[in-house]
Amino acid sequence: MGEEGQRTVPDTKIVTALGDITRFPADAIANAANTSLLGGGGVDGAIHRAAGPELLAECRGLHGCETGKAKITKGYHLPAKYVLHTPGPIWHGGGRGEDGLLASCYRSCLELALEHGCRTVAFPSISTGVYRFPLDRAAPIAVEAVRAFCAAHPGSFDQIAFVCFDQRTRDAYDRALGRG
Ligand code: AR6
Repeated sequence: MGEEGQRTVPDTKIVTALGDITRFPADAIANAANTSLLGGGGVDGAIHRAAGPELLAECRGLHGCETGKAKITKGYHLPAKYVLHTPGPIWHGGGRGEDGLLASCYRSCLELALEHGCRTVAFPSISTGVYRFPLDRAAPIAVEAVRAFCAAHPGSFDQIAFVCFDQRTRDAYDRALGRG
Protein backbone atom coordinates (compact mmCIF):
# COMPACT_ATOMS: atom_id res chain seq x y z
CA MET A 1 0.00 0.00 0.00
CA GLY A 2 1.23 3.49 -0.85
CA GLU A 3 0.83 6.53 1.33
CA GLU A 4 -1.73 8.26 -0.82
CA GLY A 5 -4.63 7.06 1.32
CA GLN A 6 -3.10 8.62 4.43
CA ARG A 7 -3.48 12.27 3.53
CA THR A 8 -6.05 14.19 5.52
CA VAL A 9 -7.66 17.46 4.57
CA PRO A 10 -7.31 20.04 7.36
CA ASP A 11 -10.65 21.17 8.78
CA THR A 12 -11.81 24.73 8.28
CA LYS A 13 -11.64 26.66 11.56
CA ILE A 14 -14.93 28.36 12.38
CA VAL A 15 -14.40 31.15 14.91
CA THR A 16 -16.14 34.15 16.46
CA ALA A 17 -14.57 37.55 17.03
CA LEU A 18 -15.74 40.78 18.62
CA GLY A 19 -15.17 43.97 16.69
CA ASP A 20 -15.44 45.92 13.47
CA ILE A 21 -15.47 43.71 10.37
CA THR A 22 -13.95 46.51 8.26
CA ARG A 23 -10.69 46.02 10.17
CA PHE A 24 -10.75 42.25 10.19
CA PRO A 25 -8.03 40.47 8.22
CA ALA A 26 -9.68 38.09 5.75
CA ASP A 27 -9.48 37.49 2.01
CA ALA A 28 -13.17 38.38 1.76
CA ILE A 29 -15.69 40.01 4.07
CA ALA A 30 -19.45 39.75 3.65
CA ASN A 31 -21.65 42.83 3.64
CA ALA A 32 -25.22 42.72 5.04
CA ALA A 33 -26.49 44.79 2.13
CA ASN A 34 -29.90 45.67 0.71
CA THR A 35 -31.18 44.69 -2.73
CA SER A 36 -30.09 48.00 -4.29
CA LEU A 37 -26.42 47.36 -3.34
CA LEU A 38 -26.09 51.13 -3.14
CA GLY A 39 -25.14 51.36 0.52
CA GLY A 40 -27.06 52.03 3.71
CA GLY A 41 -26.54 52.13 7.46
CA GLY A 42 -25.14 49.54 9.87
CA VAL A 43 -22.34 47.34 8.65
CA ASP A 44 -23.10 48.30 5.03
CA GLY A 45 -22.40 51.96 5.78
CA ALA A 46 -19.23 51.08 7.68
CA ILE A 47 -17.93 48.93 4.80
CA HIS A 48 -18.59 51.66 2.21
CA ARG A 49 -16.90 54.30 4.40
CA ALA A 50 -13.83 52.15 4.96
CA ALA A 51 -13.55 50.93 1.35
CA GLY A 52 -13.92 54.40 -0.17
CA PRO A 53 -16.07 55.78 -3.02
CA GLU A 54 -14.66 53.30 -5.55
CA LEU A 55 -16.81 50.62 -3.91
CA LEU A 56 -20.07 52.46 -4.59
CA ALA A 57 -18.95 53.11 -8.16
CA GLU A 58 -18.43 49.37 -8.73
CA CYS A 59 -21.73 48.54 -6.97
CA ARG A 60 -23.64 50.85 -9.32
CA GLY A 61 -22.62 48.60 -12.20
CA LEU A 62 -24.04 45.48 -10.50
CA HIS A 63 -27.71 46.56 -10.81
CA GLY A 64 -28.76 45.22 -7.43
CA CYS A 65 -29.01 41.72 -6.02
CA GLU A 66 -31.89 39.48 -4.95
CA THR A 67 -32.40 38.63 -1.28
CA GLY A 68 -30.46 35.46 -0.41
CA LYS A 69 -28.07 35.81 -3.36
CA ALA A 70 -24.64 37.52 -3.40
CA LYS A 71 -22.43 39.60 -5.66
CA ILE A 72 -18.69 40.22 -5.34
CA THR A 73 -16.63 43.39 -5.64
CA LYS A 74 -13.09 44.39 -4.86
CA GLY A 75 -12.29 45.62 -1.33
CA TYR A 76 -10.48 48.83 -2.35
CA HIS A 77 -9.15 50.45 0.86
CA LEU A 78 -10.29 47.57 3.10
CA PRO A 79 -7.77 45.00 4.32
CA ALA A 80 -9.97 42.42 2.56
CA LYS A 81 -9.35 41.79 -1.13
CA TYR A 82 -13.06 41.23 -1.83
CA VAL A 83 -16.49 42.19 -0.48
CA LEU A 84 -19.36 39.70 -0.79
CA HIS A 85 -22.56 41.75 -0.87
CA THR A 86 -25.63 39.83 0.23
CA PRO A 87 -29.07 41.22 1.03
CA GLY A 88 -30.47 39.30 3.98
CA PRO A 89 -34.19 38.76 4.53
CA ILE A 90 -36.24 41.38 6.35
CA TRP A 91 -37.96 39.67 9.31
CA HIS A 92 -41.73 39.47 8.81
CA GLY A 93 -42.48 36.93 11.54
CA GLY A 94 -40.87 33.84 10.01
CA GLY A 95 -43.60 32.79 7.59
CA ARG A 96 -42.10 34.30 4.46
CA GLY A 97 -39.17 31.98 3.94
CA GLU A 98 -36.83 34.06 6.09
CA ASP A 99 -34.90 31.05 7.48
CA GLY A 100 -34.15 29.61 4.04
CA LEU A 101 -33.20 32.99 2.62
CA LEU A 102 -30.80 33.65 5.50
CA ALA A 103 -29.06 30.29 5.00
CA SER A 104 -28.87 31.05 1.29
CA CYS A 105 -27.00 34.33 1.99
CA TYR A 106 -24.18 32.44 3.72
CA ARG A 107 -24.02 29.74 1.01
CA SER A 108 -24.07 32.28 -1.84
CA CYS A 109 -21.19 34.22 -0.27
CA LEU A 110 -19.12 31.08 0.24
CA GLU A 111 -19.75 29.96 -3.37
CA LEU A 112 -18.33 33.26 -4.63
CA ALA A 113 -15.44 33.16 -2.16
CA LEU A 114 -14.56 29.67 -3.37
CA GLU A 115 -14.68 30.70 -7.03
CA HIS A 116 -12.30 33.58 -6.27
CA GLY A 117 -9.79 31.49 -4.35
CA CYS A 118 -10.43 33.04 -0.93
CA ARG A 119 -9.06 30.95 1.96
CA THR A 120 -10.42 33.14 4.79
CA VAL A 121 -13.89 34.71 4.96
CA ALA A 122 -15.52 36.94 7.60
CA PHE A 123 -19.26 37.41 8.09
CA PRO A 124 -21.23 39.96 10.08
CA SER A 125 -24.48 38.82 11.71
CA ILE A 126 -26.63 39.18 8.59
CA SER A 127 -30.21 40.47 9.08
CA THR A 128 -30.10 40.78 12.88
CA GLY A 129 -29.78 44.58 12.93
CA VAL A 130 -32.08 46.87 10.95
CA TYR A 131 -33.78 43.83 9.36
CA ARG A 132 -34.80 42.55 12.86
CA PHE A 133 -34.24 38.81 12.33
CA PRO A 134 -34.23 37.34 15.89
CA LEU A 135 -30.61 36.77 16.88
CA ASP A 136 -31.15 33.45 18.66
CA ARG A 137 -32.84 32.07 15.56
CA ALA A 138 -30.35 33.58 13.07
CA ALA A 139 -27.13 32.38 14.71
CA PRO A 140 -27.84 28.59 14.46
CA ILE A 141 -29.00 29.04 10.85
CA ALA A 142 -25.77 30.88 9.99
CA VAL A 143 -23.57 28.34 11.76
CA GLU A 144 -25.33 25.37 10.17
CA ALA A 145 -25.14 26.89 6.66
CA VAL A 146 -21.40 27.56 7.06
CA ARG A 147 -20.68 24.13 8.56
CA ALA A 148 -22.60 22.33 5.82
CA PHE A 149 -20.85 24.28 3.07
CA CYS A 150 -17.41 23.62 4.57
CA ALA A 151 -18.21 19.91 5.00
CA ALA A 152 -19.24 19.76 1.33
CA HIS A 153 -15.98 21.51 0.26
CA PRO A 154 -13.26 19.99 2.45
CA GLY A 155 -9.94 21.81 2.39
CA SER A 156 -11.37 24.82 0.54
CA PHE A 157 -11.13 27.34 3.39
CA ASP A 158 -8.68 27.89 6.25
CA GLN A 159 -10.97 29.99 8.43
CA ILE A 160 -14.50 31.36 8.51
CA ALA A 161 -15.11 34.06 11.15
CA PHE A 162 -18.33 35.50 12.54
CA VAL A 163 -17.28 39.04 13.41
CA CYS A 164 -19.77 40.36 15.94
CA PHE A 165 -20.20 44.00 16.85
CA ASP A 166 -21.37 43.40 20.42
CA GLN A 167 -20.94 40.74 23.09
CA ARG A 168 -24.61 39.66 23.00
CA THR A 169 -24.24 38.80 19.32
CA ARG A 170 -20.96 37.00 19.88
CA ASP A 171 -22.52 34.96 22.71
CA ALA A 172 -25.32 33.85 20.38
CA TYR A 173 -22.83 32.63 17.74
CA ASP A 174 -20.67 30.93 20.39
CA ARG A 175 -23.76 29.10 21.69
CA ALA A 176 -24.71 28.11 18.14
CA LEU A 177 -21.19 26.73 17.68
CA GLY A 178 -21.59 24.76 20.90
CA ARG A 179 -19.03 26.88 22.76
CA GLY A 180 -21.40 28.98 24.82
N1 AR6 B 1 -18.68 45.28 11.96
C1 AR6 B 1 -19.36 44.16 12.29
N2 AR6 B 1 -20.68 44.14 12.55
C2 AR6 B 1 -21.34 45.32 12.48
C3 AR6 B 1 -20.72 46.55 12.12
C4 AR6 B 1 -19.31 46.49 11.86
N3 AR6 B 1 -18.61 47.58 11.52
N4 AR6 B 1 -21.65 47.53 12.14
C5 AR6 B 1 -22.82 46.97 12.50
N5 AR6 B 1 -22.64 45.64 12.70
P1 AR6 B 1 -27.22 45.69 10.04
P2 AR6 B 1 -29.14 43.97 8.54
C6 AR6 B 1 -23.62 44.59 13.10
O1 AR6 B 1 -28.33 46.57 10.49
O2 AR6 B 1 -29.92 43.69 9.77
C7 AR6 B 1 -28.30 48.52 6.08
O3 AR6 B 1 -28.84 49.82 6.03
C8 AR6 B 1 -24.89 45.02 13.76
O4 AR6 B 1 -24.67 45.32 15.14
O5 AR6 B 1 -25.96 46.32 9.57
O6 AR6 B 1 -28.82 42.83 7.62
C9 AR6 B 1 -28.34 47.80 4.74
O7 AR6 B 1 -28.13 48.71 3.66
C10 AR6 B 1 -25.72 43.74 13.59
O8 AR6 B 1 -25.35 42.78 14.57
O9 AR6 B 1 -27.72 44.70 8.81
C11 AR6 B 1 -29.73 47.23 4.71
O10 AR6 B 1 -30.69 48.19 4.29
C12 AR6 B 1 -25.26 43.23 12.21
O11 AR6 B 1 -24.06 43.92 11.93
C13 AR6 B 1 -29.97 46.86 6.15
O12 AR6 B 1 -29.13 47.73 6.93
C14 AR6 B 1 -26.26 43.45 11.09
O13 AR6 B 1 -26.92 44.70 11.26
C15 AR6 B 1 -29.56 45.43 6.44
O14 AR6 B 1 -29.94 45.08 7.74
